[in-house]
Amino acid sequence: MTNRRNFLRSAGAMGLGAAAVSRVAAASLPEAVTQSSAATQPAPAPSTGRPYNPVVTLNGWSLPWRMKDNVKEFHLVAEPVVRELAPGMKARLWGYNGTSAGPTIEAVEGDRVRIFVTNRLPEPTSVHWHGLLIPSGMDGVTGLTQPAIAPGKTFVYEFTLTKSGTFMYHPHADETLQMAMGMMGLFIVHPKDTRQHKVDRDFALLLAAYDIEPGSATPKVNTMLDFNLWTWNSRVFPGIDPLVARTGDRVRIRVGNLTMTNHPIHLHGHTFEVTGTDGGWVPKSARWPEVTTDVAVGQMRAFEFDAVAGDWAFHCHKSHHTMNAMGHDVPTMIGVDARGVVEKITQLVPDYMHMGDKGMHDMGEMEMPLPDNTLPMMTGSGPFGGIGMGGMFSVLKVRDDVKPGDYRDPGWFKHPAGSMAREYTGELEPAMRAPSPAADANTLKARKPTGHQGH
Ligand SMILES: [Cu+2]
Repeated sequence: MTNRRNFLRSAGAMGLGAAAVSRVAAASLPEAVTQSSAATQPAPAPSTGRPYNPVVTLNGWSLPWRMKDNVKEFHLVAEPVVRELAPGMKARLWGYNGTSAGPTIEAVEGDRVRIFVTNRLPEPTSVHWHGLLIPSGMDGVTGLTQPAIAPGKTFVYEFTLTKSGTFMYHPHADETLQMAMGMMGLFIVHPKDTRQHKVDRDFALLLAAYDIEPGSATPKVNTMLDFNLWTWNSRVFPGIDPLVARTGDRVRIRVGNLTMTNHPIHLHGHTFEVTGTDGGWVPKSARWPEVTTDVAVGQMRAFEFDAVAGDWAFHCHKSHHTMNAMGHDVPTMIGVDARGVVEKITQLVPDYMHMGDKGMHDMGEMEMPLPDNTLPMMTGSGPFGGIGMGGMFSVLKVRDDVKPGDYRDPGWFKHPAGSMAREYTGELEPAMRAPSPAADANTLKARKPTGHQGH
C-alpha cells in the first residue's frame, strides 16, 4: 500500500488571493496534504484533540489537521484530479487534495473546526457542509450565504460541531457540473464519549455516478439520468477494496448518496439495522431489521450488524448499477438464432464477435477487445470463476482468525466441508412444472430492431 503525500509548502505557489485571506492568515495556512493513491488508507488514531475511533474510508483517506489555539485547522484544495476508477481506467475528475472523493474530515462533537478552502479549479466554487448544524453564513451556498470562491482564492469556514453523526461536504456552486465531476467528501463527527455508538469496524463511502463514454476520460457533465459508471468513492468493482472484519465484530457501514438516483444497498448473509441518518442517530426503539436499505438522493444511511464468517456480496440492488460502461446500447439477443448471419457478418467485419443469444454471462468471461481506457462491463474473478460484476459491488470478508488490528485482505473464504453448493450427479426425478402453452405461429422468434430509445 502506497502512501504518497506531497506537501504544498508555499502559499504563494497556490496563487492565493489577497482579498480572500489576509497576508497574515495566508502565511499561516495549514499545509494542504494531498493524496494520489486510490488504495484504502486507514486513518491513524488522532494525535491531538479528543480521542475517537477513526472510520475506514473505502478506497479513500482522512485529512490530517493542525491544532491551533484549540481549533482544528483543515485545508481543502478544490482542484482537477486524475482518479483511477479501477485498474485499466483513469478518469479526469474534479476533487479535493488530489482525489475524488475528497478526503474524509473526521472530528469530534464539541470540536471547533476552521476549514480553509483553496480554489484551484478554473471556475468559482464553494463548500456546503451537508447535515451539520452551523451558522447560516457558514453554510456554503454561493450567492445566498457567501460570494463564490473565485479561482485562486481561499476562503475560511469556522464552526463548532454540535452533534455527532455522518455528514458530507460538496460544492454549492455550479453544482450539477461540479458533482458530476466528482466533488464530494465525507464529514464524520464522532461522539464525545468514545464508548457511545462504538463499533469494531466503521466503514464509510459515498455514492457517485459518472457518464464517461468508452474510450474517453472526462465525464459528460450534462447527463441527467443515463450515467454509465456507478461508483463508491469514485471506484468501481473490481477496483473497490473488500470490507474485512472478524467473526462477531460489530460493523457499521455509512453510505452517502450524491448521485441523481436512489440506491438500494444490499448486504448478503446478515440482517442489519439503520442506526443513523444525516439527521443523527436513530433511537433503538425506532430501528427494524433489514437486508437492503434504500439510500435516496442527498441522504446518508449508517447501518450496523454483527459479522458472520464468509465471503458476502455487498452491492447496490439496481442490477444496472453493478455493471460498468457499454451496457446500455446492447440489443437483447436472447433466443435469436444467428447461425448463417454470423458467417455473413464475419466476411465483412473479421473481428465481429456475436454475443448474447444465450444470455450475457459470456461477456464477463470473454476477453473482448475494448477501446483504450475502458473497463469491461461485467468483470472480476473469484475462486470459482468470473463474478460478472462492475460498478457498486464489493465483498464483505469475515473470518474467525483475523488478528487484532490486522484487517488486510485475507483471500477467499474456505467453506467448511458440506456447506457449499455443488453439482449433483445422482438420479433425478422429473421436476414439477407449471403448465405453459406451446409456442405457435404468433409467438415471435425475433426481436424487432430499434434504435436506442432510452430506458
Ligand atoms: Cu444503485
